Amino acid sequence: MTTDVTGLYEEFGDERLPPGQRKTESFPVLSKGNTPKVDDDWTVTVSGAVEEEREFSAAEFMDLAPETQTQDFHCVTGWSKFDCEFTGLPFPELVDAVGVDDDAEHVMFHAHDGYTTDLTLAECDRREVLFTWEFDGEPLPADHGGPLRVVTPHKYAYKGAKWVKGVEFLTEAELGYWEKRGYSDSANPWNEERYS
Ligand SMILES: Nc1nc2c(c(=O)[nH]1)N[C@H]1C(S)=C(S)[C@@H](COP(=O)(O)O)O[C@H]1N2
Ligand SMILES: [Mo]
Repeated sequence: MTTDVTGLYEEFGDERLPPGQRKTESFPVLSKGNTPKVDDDWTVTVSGAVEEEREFSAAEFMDLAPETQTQDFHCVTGWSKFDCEFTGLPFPELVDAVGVDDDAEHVMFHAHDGYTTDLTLAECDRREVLFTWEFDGEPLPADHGGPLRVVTPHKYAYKGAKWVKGVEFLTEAELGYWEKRGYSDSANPWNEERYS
């Protein structure tokens, strides 16, 4: 079963295609460097302002409460891809599994290539924010962040870390890799929040 989650982020804009974007059928790859090698036996570490820091094995993580979603993908460089089918774990399910402290305000994602990105907990704790390992019914290709990445259809795609290895709950904001280099920290495509 596939859940269409495109309605979940309609609150940000009436038009499905955000301003200044053009639709593409292809799926370009955008990475700051080379595709890192990630072990087939990958793990995800959950740390910071949580009840108990925890490392999940791939099997444990994929067993939590996966679902398949149809959602869109908006790249800050100007292309959007509609109806991507991703299978993975909705962010709120991870929150349920680990128990997050009351003073947690932000979430920093850490990736195997050294990439980081930060979202407020409120903007992250949404069902369409998905840790995904499958795209269109196939294992997520390595160039697109396989074995595990995050997708954020309500934000420009740089808010979704590819090759994710850690999720850190923070009590204060920190800037991620692109956010330190001039990209918008809020990254709302319907307001064209591209640069800071
Ligand atoms: N780990 C990591 N995640 C990343 C990046 C990266 O360089 N490293 N690039 C970001 C950017 S700028 C975009 S637009 C999307 C691109 O995802 P794609 O290559 O699957 O299209 O991944 C984001 N996540
Ligand atoms: Mo990007």
